[in-house]
Amino acid sequence: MARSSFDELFRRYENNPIITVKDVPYSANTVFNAGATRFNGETLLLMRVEDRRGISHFTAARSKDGIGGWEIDPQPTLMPEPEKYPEEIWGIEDPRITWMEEHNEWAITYTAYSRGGPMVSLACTKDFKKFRRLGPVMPPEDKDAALFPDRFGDRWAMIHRPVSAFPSVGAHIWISFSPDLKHWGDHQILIRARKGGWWDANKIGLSPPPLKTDQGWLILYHGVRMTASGAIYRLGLALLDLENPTRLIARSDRWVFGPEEPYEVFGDVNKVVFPCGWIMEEDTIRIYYGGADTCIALATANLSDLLIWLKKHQSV
Ligand code: M1P
Repeated sequence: MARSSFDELFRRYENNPIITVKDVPYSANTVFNAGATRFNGETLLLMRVEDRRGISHFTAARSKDGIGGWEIDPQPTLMPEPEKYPEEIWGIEDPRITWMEEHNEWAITYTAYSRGGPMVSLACTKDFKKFRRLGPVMPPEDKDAALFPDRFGDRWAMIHRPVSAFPSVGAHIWISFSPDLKHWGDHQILIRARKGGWWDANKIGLSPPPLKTDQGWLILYHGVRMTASGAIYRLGLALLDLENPTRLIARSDRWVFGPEEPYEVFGDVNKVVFPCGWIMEEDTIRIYYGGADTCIALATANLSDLLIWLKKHQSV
């Protein structure tokens, strides 16, 4: 595959990484995997910060242009609260942010990590200072979750990635529905991990929340290829029906973005690109991704290019 096919789709910011642990105003190990949204006319990243015990929390960073001049909260913005929420005793990870117009607030899905394993938890905020936890919404092992911003009929929908106790089953992307964001059901597989030699064989997961376009819900997902020297995290595209998000319209046959630059290839976990947030302004999408579980980087793409490319390279 010609490298240029995805180099043209996603353009890395020339001064990547945009945020490293040196920018965090207190002692920490790494900063990566940030959710993203627009807040008060600025770009807000809710960053996963891993402390020097290995436990993660969230800290907000704000920028006027979404590229530089990041102002980072002087203290953690949202800490695990294991006294009230024991499922958070080993930390909170990988936030995905969805603006819920109907509720006039943001919903944040994240991984709560404890002895029971990683599970999906939900919190809401109006200001990224105070957070109202709804608690765990999916039992372990489950992660890589995000809400759709709209109801489908009278139900909310969430994409997530449960893992079966039987390794041969693989880890697929699922969708579930809820009348109240708290109680979830009608669980079904949405996108299957491929098998064999594929780049997205055996284990996949949603990356940022689904993005509404006039052609459908655009999905960016990660595929994990196991190799003799470890895992490689790469990204692919899919498209879901606007009215019925259980209907997969298209899925890319090849990956669109993968670890190539040193800050993506070398870090606490090598060869990982892991976006948890993207922001669309007109036709331009800014994708915020973790590089090698160590830093935050930025790439841009044109929505129209992604949709045209997906039509040409789909296989459902
Ligand atoms: O280390 C790579 C990633 O591994 C996990 O992702 P997943 O379970 O989807 O494979 C997460 O811990 C993620 O934070 C991490 O970046």
